[in-house]
Amino acid sequence: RMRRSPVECRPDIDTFTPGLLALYESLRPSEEHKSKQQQLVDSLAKSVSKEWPNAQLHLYGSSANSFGTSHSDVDVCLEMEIGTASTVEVLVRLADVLRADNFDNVEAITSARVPIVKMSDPGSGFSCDICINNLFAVANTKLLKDYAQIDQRLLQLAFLVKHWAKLRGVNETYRGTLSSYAYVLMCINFLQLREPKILPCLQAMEHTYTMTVDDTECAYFDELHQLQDFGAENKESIAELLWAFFDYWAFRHDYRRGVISVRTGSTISKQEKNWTTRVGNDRHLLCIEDPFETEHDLGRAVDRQTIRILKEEFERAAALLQYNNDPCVALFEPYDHEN
Ligand code: 3AT
Ligand code: MG
Repeated sequence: RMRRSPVECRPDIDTFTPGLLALYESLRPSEEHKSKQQQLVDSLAKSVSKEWPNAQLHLYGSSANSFGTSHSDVDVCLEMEIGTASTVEVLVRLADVLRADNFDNVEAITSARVPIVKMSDPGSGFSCDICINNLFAVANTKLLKDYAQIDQRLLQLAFLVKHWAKLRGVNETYRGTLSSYAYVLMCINFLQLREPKILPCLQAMEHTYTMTVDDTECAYFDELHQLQDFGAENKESIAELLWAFFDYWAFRHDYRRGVISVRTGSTISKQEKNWTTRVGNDRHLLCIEDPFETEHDLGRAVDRQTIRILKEEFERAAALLQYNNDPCVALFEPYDHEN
């Protein structure tokens, strides 16, 4: 499996850019979709305020970070004083309130790392995840949204990668692959590492924005108007970048020693994070540092079997873009690794 890919992409790769951009446009949510989402948020706010008048409602995840497609769910975080009650008690109460207000399929999922209530909106049919006081998610949502405004190639690349990951069955953390959030961080880090750079490292710049969550400072530079031309010197097209992204993850990333880190805009070492893999140990095979919860490895669900699947999928995608005459069909062909 030491197959190597050529260092440069094919000379005619740009012929695929129009097709990829058309696909990207088709994935963007419509105005109608956005207004339905807003209706869901409004009716949720109304339900919540009856029981908790001081609760603040924040949208997070792809409905707020600009990486949402027309298939994305709605993620909501409630910020509220809960006194001596536990988060789980509040969520169970919230589930009762939502059921009484006729939301569908209401379910409290209290055993997850971040406990949530899941429900769907009978009006729009959208599904919605609600968590309580998880302000890290609110902070990382703003960070992703701000990165997306610096160079449009980030949104284009991330939409295509997320779409590919969903169809190829490698966007399922419960099966040992990666979350959408992890893929977006991989795209950001990849664009921070291009020469010339397409994205800066906002956390390494002067801190113009700070939000403190559980004693952790989430701080970075957010005066985006100063960064409008940041990536202009780099002329790479979306086809070239998509190929280079897959090529990077198939052949160039140092899985044995490296941790990708948007926080530093570089690849840092597993050793310095103490994320080393011992023999027979399945952890930390593909490491992605969370930008704010830096103890948190977003690749932690990946095991020996799924890392093999991921690498095969990265190699397949890179090879299709390199050698196929019409790569887009096969690239996004649905596949289920379980069967
Ligand atoms: P979809 O379009 O719904 O696939 P998404 O960006 O909404 O993409 P998720 O629904 O997986 O992604 O996650 C929602 C948000 O929750 C994204 C991020 O702000 C936060 N989040 C998800 N996973 C983690 C994590 N492991 N650590 C910290 N924050 C996370
Ligand atoms: Mg989501």
